[in-house]
Amino acid sequence: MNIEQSKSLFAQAKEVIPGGVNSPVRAFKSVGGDPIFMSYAKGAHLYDEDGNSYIDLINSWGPMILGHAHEEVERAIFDAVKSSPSFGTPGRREVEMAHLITEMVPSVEMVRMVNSGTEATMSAIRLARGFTGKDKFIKFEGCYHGHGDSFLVSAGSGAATLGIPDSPGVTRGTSKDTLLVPYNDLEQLEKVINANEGQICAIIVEPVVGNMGCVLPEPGFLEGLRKSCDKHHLLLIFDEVMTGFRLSRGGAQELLGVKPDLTTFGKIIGGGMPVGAYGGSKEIMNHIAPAGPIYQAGTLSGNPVAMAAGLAVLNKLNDDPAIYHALERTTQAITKGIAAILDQMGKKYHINSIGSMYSLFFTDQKVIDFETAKTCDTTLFGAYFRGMLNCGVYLAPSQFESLFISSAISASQVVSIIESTEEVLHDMYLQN
Ligand code: HOZ
Repeated sequence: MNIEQSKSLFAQAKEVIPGGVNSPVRAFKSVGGDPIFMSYAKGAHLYDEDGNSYIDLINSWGPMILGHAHEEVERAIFDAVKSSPSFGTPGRREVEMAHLITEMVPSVEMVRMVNSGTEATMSAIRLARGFTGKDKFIKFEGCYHGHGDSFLVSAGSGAATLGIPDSPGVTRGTSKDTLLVPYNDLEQLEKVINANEGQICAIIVEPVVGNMGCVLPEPGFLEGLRKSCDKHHLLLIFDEVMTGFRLSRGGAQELLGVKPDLTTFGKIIGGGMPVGAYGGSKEIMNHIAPAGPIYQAGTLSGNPVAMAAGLAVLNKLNDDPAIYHALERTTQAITKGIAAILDQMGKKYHINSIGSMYSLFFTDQKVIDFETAKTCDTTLFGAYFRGMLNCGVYLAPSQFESLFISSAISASQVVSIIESTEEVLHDMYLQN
């Protein structure tokens, strides 16, 4: 495969951008090879600067749930741009967006728009601290809530991929207020809460994890979190930046039937534009400035172009919930196909999948937390990633990321993904 243009752009980028990329996982560091520079995308396909095409299985890490350059989303963006890309004043679309989110996610009565998932989680923790008057919070090992200082402790995603789950630059003072518990471990959770009684404001969790690969809550885990929060008067924060509007119309909380106090969003609500949001009950949200004293602001928050793109996607999902069944069928067709190949080859593996998210883990263990995720053979994953790329299938360039399926993927593309997988896995294991 000719990737000369990508190689040349990467060489130029390394001169002027740290590591040549604007977000670390994209650099392909853990999978080897040079990152591919994309030129455009349509439907299920990405097209690179050298003219190669790829079936896209990350979909911008989630937002492109309807596929790339969807006509209705494009039209909404063009219409909004014509009226100026930014006002720095309130606008009609922000009100529509807030109404739509509160309609689709009943635990959210009020919502504040921000510019990224990272901003949403940082703001939600500030709100939880300001509302309860307590400083500490609990996060789960391997969960990733963006790159805010207090979250870069045992963090998943790129931090896990690069082997820097605890980032330099985060002060001891900041990280001492972040309490860690293994995902899916209610016993340890209770111990940590008891040891810090009266000092904890909240538990933040990815209700379905996407940032150590796709990891599912064990039966009773989310219900257990809810009970602990009620018993100890903590706020429960669901980070639904990945799962929001993806796993169902009302996100993971609707699909799994557990209500958080606060929810953070990103990705799909921006329809591919940079957006985040956090929301919850009126009682809590009214503590945010200017309604209340907890400060949070942003020049581009509620940006009209981003609102237009997000509204186009959310309206489509709201009007046609059958999309979720179709997404799940596509995902299951892919994961069942992969499982059949590996079973026939007698290889050990583990696949986690829910709705339109899945991960193939190169380990013989059931992946339920960060410890088990770390048992994966990342060298094998790298070979799998490179093989699939050569066959024209674009996966997340890390074992510790979920894949995200779009509704643009057709049945024939599913067949070609499975055929490529078969070819790649046979070659890989032949060489090992
Ligand atoms: N941290 C993002 C997914 N968990 C990756 C973002 C990117 O590299 O674009």
